[in-house]
Amino acid sequence: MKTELVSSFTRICTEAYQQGWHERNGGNLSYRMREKEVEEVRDLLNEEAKWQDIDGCVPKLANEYFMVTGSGKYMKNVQRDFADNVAIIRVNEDGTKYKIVWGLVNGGRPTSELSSHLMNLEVLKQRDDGLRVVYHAHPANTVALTFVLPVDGEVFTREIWEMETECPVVFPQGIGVVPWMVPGGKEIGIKTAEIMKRQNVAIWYHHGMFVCGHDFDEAYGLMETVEKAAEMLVKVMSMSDRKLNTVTPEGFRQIARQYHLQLDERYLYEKKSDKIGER
Ligand code: 2HA
Ligand code: ZN
Repeated sequence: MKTELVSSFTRICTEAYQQGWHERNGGNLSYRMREKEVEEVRDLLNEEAKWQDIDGCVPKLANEYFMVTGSGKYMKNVQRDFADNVAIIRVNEDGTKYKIVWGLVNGGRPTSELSSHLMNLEVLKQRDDGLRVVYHAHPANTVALTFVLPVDGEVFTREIWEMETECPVVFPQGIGVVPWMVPGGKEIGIKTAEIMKRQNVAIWYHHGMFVCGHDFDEAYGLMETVEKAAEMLVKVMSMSDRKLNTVTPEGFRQIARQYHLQLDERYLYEKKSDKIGER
């Protein structure tokens, strides 16, 4: 299968692996296909495949096709053997089952995080039909911060925004956080999808990050921006538990005016302490 979609799907897997975000089989990627992208490969699809249960229910995705990485598959191997590591799946007419219509040629199942991916893709479709990509990775600096910052999306967002002026411009809706939970099922999918109703970044404590995008570059770029800011915060925290200088709430309001952004005031609280992670 050689299409534009296959190339861009592969590129993000390779580049993200090179970033060090995908040890072993860590992380996964999914994409809600456009009708014309399905038509391009229609002759290759096996519609006779057997239906399997989705852990969860996604009625708004009925009859849609998705390109997804496989469970236990390694991101670094997508480039070497696309058909072994990736699947195209189709969701049934009531959103309770899926079937593998292409790929995973040596056996296997779609990503262990299929529930989270599909539930996210469902709320994203309702939010903005163009949001088609959901991407999960294990970037080290972001995960490291989940051991020292409180489980509080407002604090997490504010501390990350302060690290890099681009941050509020790239993700003005801020970051949502999910406390540590068992991955791979419906519960964590529900919590993550709740965040994706309004925000483009969800951080799973002591695990990783979920982002969405209109295309692969946007999703990857968002992961990259959050992780870069997290890296700077880790560096700062290695020197001190306090910031001597930083961007003020008024500074953020000026950015919002300049770039015509809606920055939620709940992130712009007046800090009573210069200690990182305290309000
Ligand atoms: O191993 O990242 O969250 C794949 C994962 C599970
Ligand atoms: Zn993971």
